[in-house]
Amino acid sequence: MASSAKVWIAISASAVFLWFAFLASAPFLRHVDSYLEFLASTREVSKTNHFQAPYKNVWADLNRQEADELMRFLFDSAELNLTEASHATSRDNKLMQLGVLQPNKTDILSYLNGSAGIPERWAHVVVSQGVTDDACIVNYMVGPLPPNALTEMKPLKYIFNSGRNHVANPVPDQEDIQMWIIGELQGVSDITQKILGTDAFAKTDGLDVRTGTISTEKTRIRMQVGSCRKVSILSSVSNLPLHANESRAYVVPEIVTRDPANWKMSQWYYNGLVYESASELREALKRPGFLLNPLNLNGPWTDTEDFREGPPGRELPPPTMIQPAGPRFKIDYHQNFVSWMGFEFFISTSQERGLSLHNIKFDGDTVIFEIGLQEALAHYAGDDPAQGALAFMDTLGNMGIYMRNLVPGYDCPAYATYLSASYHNGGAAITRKNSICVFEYTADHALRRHTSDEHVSISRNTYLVVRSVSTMGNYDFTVEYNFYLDGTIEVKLRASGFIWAAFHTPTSESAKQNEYGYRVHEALATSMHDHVLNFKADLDVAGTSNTFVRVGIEPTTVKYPWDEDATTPRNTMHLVERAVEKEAGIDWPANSGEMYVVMNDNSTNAWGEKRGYRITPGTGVANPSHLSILNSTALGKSAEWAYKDLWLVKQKDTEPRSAEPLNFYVPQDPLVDFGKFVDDDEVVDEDLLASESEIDAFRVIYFNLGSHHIPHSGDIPNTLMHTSASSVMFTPFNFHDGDASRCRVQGVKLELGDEGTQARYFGGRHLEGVHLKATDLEPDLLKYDTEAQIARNMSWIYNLIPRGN
Ligand SMILES: *[C@@H]1O[C@H](CO)[C@@H](O)[C@H](O)[C@H]1NC(C)=O
Ligand SMILES: *[C@@H]1O[C@H](CO)[C@@H](O)[C@H](O)[C@H]1NC(C)=O
Ligand SMILES: *[C@@H]1O[C@H](CO)[C@@H](O)[C@H](O)[C@H]1NC(C)=O
Ligand SMILES: *[C@@H]1O[C@H](CO)[C@@H](O)[C@H](O)[C@H]1NC(C)=O
Ligand SMILES: *[C@@H]1O[C@H](CO)[C@@H](O)[C@H](O)[C@H]1NC(C)=O
Ligand SMILES: *[C@@H]1O[C@H](CO)[C@@H](O)[C@H](O)[C@H]1NC(C)=O
Ligand SMILES: *[C@@H]1O[C@H](CO)[C@@H](O)[C@H](O)[C@H]1NC(C)=O
Ligand SMILES: [Cu+2]
Repeated sequence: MASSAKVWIAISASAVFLWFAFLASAPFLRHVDSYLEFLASTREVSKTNHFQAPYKNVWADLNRQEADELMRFLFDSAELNLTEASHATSRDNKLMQLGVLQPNKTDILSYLNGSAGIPERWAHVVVSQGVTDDACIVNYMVGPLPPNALTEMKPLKYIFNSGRNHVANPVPDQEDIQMWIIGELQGVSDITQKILGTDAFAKTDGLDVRTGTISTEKTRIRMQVGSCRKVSILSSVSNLPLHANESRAYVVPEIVTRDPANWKMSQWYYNGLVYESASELREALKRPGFLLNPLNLNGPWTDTEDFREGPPGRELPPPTMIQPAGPRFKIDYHQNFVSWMGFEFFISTSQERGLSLHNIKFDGDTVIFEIGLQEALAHYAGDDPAQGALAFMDTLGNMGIYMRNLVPGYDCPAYATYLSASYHNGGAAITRKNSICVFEYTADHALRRHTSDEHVSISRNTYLVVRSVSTMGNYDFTVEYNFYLDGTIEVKLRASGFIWAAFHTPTSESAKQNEYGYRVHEALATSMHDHVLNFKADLDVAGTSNTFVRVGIEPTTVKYPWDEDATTPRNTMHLVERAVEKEAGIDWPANSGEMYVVMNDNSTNAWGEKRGYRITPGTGVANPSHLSILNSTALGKSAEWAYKDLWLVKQKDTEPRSAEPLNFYVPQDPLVDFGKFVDDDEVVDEDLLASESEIDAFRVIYFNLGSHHIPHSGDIPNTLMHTSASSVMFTPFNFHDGDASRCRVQGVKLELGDEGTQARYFGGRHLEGVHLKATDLEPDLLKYDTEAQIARNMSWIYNLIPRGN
């Protein structure tokens, strides 16, 4: 192979080869396990309304027809020489994924302002190329979408600032490698018997091979193989990261070429010590006093539920929200366009990154052109080879495809509207039904209130939520966009699930000092890690000519004329405005001592103030954090966006995304190096503003959500969402002439007079009682379908078209 990498593999108790799935260059959909599907039959009725978006959703992923035509085109290509995934080996070329290639912003703006037609539809195609010895993963752009006489296929390079369209595939022969490792371990069964209590690779109770992290090295693949005892198939997936019924050893195989004759096991690691060979470890095991680690025994402590009786009250259902008058928002289900209380926006989904919103307007003014997740990083630390080198980048695992269907009444209110998403991966179409929910919710606190001698006035805080949950192995990430009546838009992240734990090694000095975490069970310790999730927010506040202004809230000393008598000047504070003129990375200020405002240079409110939107850390665990590690060894240059809270860069059609899933394979030489985005280009350039290159002045903000997660005993069995939450808000700042919520909020003014109380309501109110079915409060979850979610077998297509070669 052309270049190779170090892959840490653990032999684990997992029944599903989860990490191989993550690294899969082949369609892993064959392994997609069954999960719940909600049959939203009642909601289909409401979807027949005829609300129409003003434009086409130009961001939408490929629909089925487009994907089918594209597949015909691709399988016709002699150059691609594709083999159908279900028949393919690692020595074939396979289709990995199909998705839309987002049109350039320039073309979209021209379409939106009516000066051009709808942008051409192009596809982004990812192919795993295994035919040649240099196995690699290659990106192509194909368009205009077939059928079209002009359709062409080109290397997709312009969105990658590396100038390349491919990466070397470090694990093309992963199934072979896995079988080889199992064979090797069977050859040292005396060792695995002693340290892990088993030597079998049985389905339910034996050893398992688990890949940990991967990082490039010059000439070889190294894998760390942790071997663990297996638990039962059903519990193994959820218990896997807690290592219940596990103990672990690691081996490092060297995979120098694709020829198994050149593969060998190099190092062993057990209980803090490195052994150069199996025989060295075997000798050590014979020595008296060799310290064996205890097993973490499975038990009720890993169960996520406690079905027993709880404190008084648990047997009663909790209060719940209902929606007697129906939704107050409208959705164009064909275009995924939502309109609510002056807000309007489009929704798109991507198999890698999940949900994005586009062209968000408030009262007709543009606010955000695009907002969406770019990458989700979890970076661990620890003194063993697993935790010590562990970093996950979850878009490689397809955060869109793993947006599972939501559970009504639990993930979202029972009355929420659910949307579905379809993807095309590995030659198969897959639909995630009801994987996005949209609903209104009224907060438990007022948006505004005021009391005087004569009256009480109060407004309800009702907001709109667009929510999805991506299950990435051990963790479920809830990503949502909240819209408030004053024009505020909030992006909120919550994480929950099983922590990726470490083994507690009693002899380890770092364990004694709680250097990387805390002991939480017999042989289990938590492993500190940073979650850093990068989002793009392309703000167009009331148009595209915007400036990012830092408004300092600073102490000062001033002598005022009215202070005549004072002998010393007055110590006070004031505002200091500074426009950011260069591309830059910025952290949230200490003591919230600055406001970050995106101001329109050319639009003022009635009071002559520039109209803007403020960017502020929202609710949750204080400021969202960035990566604590400096120059991460594991990440190389693959995630430079993780080092600051927010970034201000120019908008460029050639830099549509901060991250790229395949960066994971080539951290030292990533396809997209975000570090190169921030190259000190001047963000505000008067000459450019006046010229046709005005587009260069648009600015894009990238910001991070997440937290420093130091799990403790309360994270066992699962991390809770209230402590994992973080958010960023975009909130109007002199954007209107007054509070924009006033005209759309629902509330009451109570006038208190001698003749009694007069109530004057603004907005609608509940006037009639409601008859509720029990399922309005507690949806009938037996209507969920537990069938596997491979929506459609697209292999019929191979029978219709002649093979290209
Ligand atoms: C096409 O791929 C097959 C394996 O799937 C391989 O045997 C054949 O040599 C390839 N053809 C070309 C022209 O590369
Ligand atoms: C976007 O613009 C770049 C040039 O900046 C061009 O190479 C590319 O083809 C365009 N992409 C699409 C989808 O039209
Ligand atoms: C429409 O938008 C494009 C791209 O920003 C711009 O070049 C063009 O001048 C605009 N046309 C009008 C009529 O506003
Ligand atoms: C875990 O190990 C214990 C002791 O070996 C065994 O009794 C139990 O059945 C195991 N649990 C599972 C889920 O395999
Ligand atoms: C500023 O606004 C004026 C009036 O609306 C408009 O003619 C002009 O093109 C705008 N300039 C920029 C740079 O947007
Ligand atoms: C990280 O890299 C920068 C730039 O190369 C360097 O100045 C700094 O010293 C490095 N820090 C660490 C901790 O390696
Ligand atoms: C898809 O359908 C083909 C025949 O139409 C069948 O041979 C193949 O096994 C199916 N694949 C799956 C994953 O069901
Ligand atoms: Cu965490």
